[in-house]
Amino acid sequence: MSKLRIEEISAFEVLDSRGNPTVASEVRLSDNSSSIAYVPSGASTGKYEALEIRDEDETRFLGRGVSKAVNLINKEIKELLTGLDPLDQSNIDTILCKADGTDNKSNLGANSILAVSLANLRASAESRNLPLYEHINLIYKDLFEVEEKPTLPIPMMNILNGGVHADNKIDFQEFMIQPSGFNSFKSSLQCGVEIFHQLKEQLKQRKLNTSVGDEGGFAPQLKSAEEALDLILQAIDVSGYKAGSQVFICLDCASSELFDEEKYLLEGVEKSFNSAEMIRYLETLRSKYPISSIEDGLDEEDWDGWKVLTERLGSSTQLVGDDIFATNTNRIKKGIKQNIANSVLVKINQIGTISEVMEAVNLSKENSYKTVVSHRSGETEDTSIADIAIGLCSGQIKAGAPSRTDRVAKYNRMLILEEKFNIPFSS
Ligand code: 2PG
Ligand code: MG
Repeated sequence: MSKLRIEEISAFEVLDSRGNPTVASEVRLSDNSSSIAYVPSGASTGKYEALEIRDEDETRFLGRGVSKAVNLINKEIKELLTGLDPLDQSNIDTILCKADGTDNKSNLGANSILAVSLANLRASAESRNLPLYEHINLIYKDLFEVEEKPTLPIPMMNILNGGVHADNKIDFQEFMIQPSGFNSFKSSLQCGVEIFHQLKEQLKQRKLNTSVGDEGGFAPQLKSAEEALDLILQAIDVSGYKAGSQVFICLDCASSELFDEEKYLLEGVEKSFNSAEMIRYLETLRSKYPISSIEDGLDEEDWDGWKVLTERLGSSTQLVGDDIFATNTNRIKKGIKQNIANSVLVKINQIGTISEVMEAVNLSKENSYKTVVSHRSGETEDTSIADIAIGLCSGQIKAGAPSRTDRVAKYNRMLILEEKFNIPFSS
């Protein structure tokens, strides 16, 4: 039998959940296996993320078209990779990175690169007749010589949206619930879903808006984090679950969006904090509410502040680095060295190739940092992050509220995989 090779690569300009253009790519192999991958896109993008290429042509899609990125795949990337062995994912990704030649993927674009890296991964799983998570797990174990069996992650469900993800005054971007006191993904998700519906009831009773934000969580006109947290606690209570043992609250402050080079501007509560005051504020919230995890509590440049935050809250609270690490091993290494944060948010388009995602996860785990695989606020029907979280045994996944198909698709994928393959749950 002749050796498996990449036969055809094509790309398409499609739409994400916000109606913005994004890149999809199809990779077809010589045995006719094929798959399409879709690239997500963020709103609260960090400075250190790999760059997505947009057309900047105001006559199309308000400048947000991705026809340049699509053309790069159809020409340069296709030429580079056609004929190569798709099963050697790390070689494919290395070639993509080398051809780009920049630190932030600004030549070929993280959107072009990720579309092909992911489509190749998916097509290879098809060819091996393996579920995607299993294929990912085998590559991971082989690459890093670790013995980790696939596990389902605990969901972190963003049920109340603020910041740049919603048109309200709430300063913090995400108020999530994490149902961690359960022994299956199914029952954990069910708990989150029931609380989500009860939260809607609580909002209705108070005549507050129940329309949803970008990640499917409600986006009521509240002012403060405290108001949001009280409502969520109420919803947990009415649902019959125990906050602080069965269910915890997780925040994504997305503080880089609040920082103006000097101060953290919390307009909803009409306050501006310096780094020390912001830390104190987070400590107060942590002491008043069953908060188990705080993401981006401080700005992506505020390394000194992060150090203090970690000293103060790190032993009791998961401190997740999103913008500060940007799924970039160099930045994660710097964080580990300086004892900053204790958990890494893993976003596939923040770095651009699957192999680099695996490196980021492995580095974090080797240094006892927790990992949270994450969606972007602009998502698509692509469910690969569910398989990535399972295959890399990330332990946690952030995939939004149980609302909007772009979010629910990931949860449904995990529900089906759990039942079909009896995958253990990371409780
Ligand atoms: C975040 C993400 C996902 P965005 O900040 O963690 O929730 O948002 O994709 O807009 O960066
Ligand atoms: Mg974040």
